[in-house]
Amino acid sequence: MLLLTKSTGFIEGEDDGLDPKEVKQLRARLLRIGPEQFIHETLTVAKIPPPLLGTAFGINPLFAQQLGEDMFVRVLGSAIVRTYYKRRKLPGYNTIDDAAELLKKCSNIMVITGAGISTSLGIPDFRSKETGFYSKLRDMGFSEPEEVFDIYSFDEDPSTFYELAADIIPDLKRYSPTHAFIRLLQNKGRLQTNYTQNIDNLEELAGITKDRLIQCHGSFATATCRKCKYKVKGTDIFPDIRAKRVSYCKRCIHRIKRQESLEPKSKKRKPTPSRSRTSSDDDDEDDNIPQPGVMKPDITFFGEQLPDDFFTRFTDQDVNTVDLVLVIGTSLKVAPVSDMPNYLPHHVPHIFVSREPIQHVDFDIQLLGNCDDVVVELARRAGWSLKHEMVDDNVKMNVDGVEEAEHIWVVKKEGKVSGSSNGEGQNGAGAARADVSGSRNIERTAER
Ligand code: CNA
Repeated sequence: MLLLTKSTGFIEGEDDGLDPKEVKQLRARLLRIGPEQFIHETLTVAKIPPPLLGTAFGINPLFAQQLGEDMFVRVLGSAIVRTYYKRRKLPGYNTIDDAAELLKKCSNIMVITGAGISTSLGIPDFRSKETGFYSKLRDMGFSEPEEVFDIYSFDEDPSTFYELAADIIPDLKRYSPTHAFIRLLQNKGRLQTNYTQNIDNLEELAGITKDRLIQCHGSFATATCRKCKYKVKGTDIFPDIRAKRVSYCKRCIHRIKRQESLEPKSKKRKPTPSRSRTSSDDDDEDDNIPQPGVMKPDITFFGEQLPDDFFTRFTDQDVNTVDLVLVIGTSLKVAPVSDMPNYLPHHVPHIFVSREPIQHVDFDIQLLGNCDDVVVELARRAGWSLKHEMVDDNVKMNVDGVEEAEHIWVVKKEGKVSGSSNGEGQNGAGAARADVSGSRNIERTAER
């Protein structure tokens, strides 16, 4: 137990852990004085043992033995900083009508989107329990499905990616009502920036202009040779992806052939694309046989840097001017996008639209359900007309509150539900189930 004095001081008492009241007081103190002063007061002046203080920030004291004192203090410091900067819910915004009012009132809206806005087109997301791409990979025996999108794994053996990627390449013919809604915000002069984590490039098809679009994880729009950096249109490698064969660089192949034709006949050897090329593998060319590079879609793999424009746009332009944040169809589990709400001014309202609630970011309003349904209802309440082939104007939406949460709402179609005829893909049925479980599982702790 710690004794907290009035002034600021923390006096060490019996060392038997912190009780919830003390944890609350410590965190409140941090919010008042900021991380620097807090660390000084607690660790330097009051000499609270770091493992004990760590328990106030969810750090298991056993880590102290595993990490050693210096490393543990560093981990504790970053937990304190994160807690300080973590966004907190604003009390003034709670209902779907508050959300619609905000949409009408705000003119610099930041929209952050994820795979959920394309599932109604039949493109699976990653993390949905039964329909997500990762669950398929797990069924196939991958214990770490992320590895398929890991740049080191790709360079070691691109065949795994090429065997599996066909499922997530877009047909580029349709966009969803949610894409249309973002376009509507743009048409109304309210969209400041759409940060999309999606790689399907459907924002472009929907007409979101390049100057308002940041593709945080790149896209399938182009592909680049891992060896000579030759860039082609993404659709050029779609036939290889669909045929589940590794795509090799045509320019490399052409150069190798030309080189060969210049060499004396006896030296000629046919280049055979190896299945395990690496990006800078000039040294490991078997017996000096030149190898063509592997084409990689310009999507950001785990282990790769995000495009520069993500950081510059966010820090130089958006952070100071955005007046509303709308997050749609993402589990917000991939950094650094998942951290964006914490770096924006805390007075800017944040709305979350997805099938499942999340708890690791404090949103002001959470609207759960199929995002296409939610945006239709938002547009209706804002008095806007959202036209899209998959939107049936005759279908009404039910908006139900969730027990013990005045800011979380479940939005569901009522009455005439047109099923697949309204254009919902294979995920439509799963979505209805997820709606219900979403509202039941409201207390579940979000995994990160
Ligand atoms: P994710 O982690 O799979 O999360 C998607 C979230 O959307 C889940 O929480 C779902 O519950 C929710 N969701 C699914 N369908 C709907 C729907 N119809 N309405 C409302 N919510 C829905 O995917 P994230 O986008 O959060 O993760 C980022 C990854 C996913 C990025 O690296 C992407 O490149 C990657 N990804 C993109 C696509 C695409 O471009 N279409 C497809 C699959 C994965």
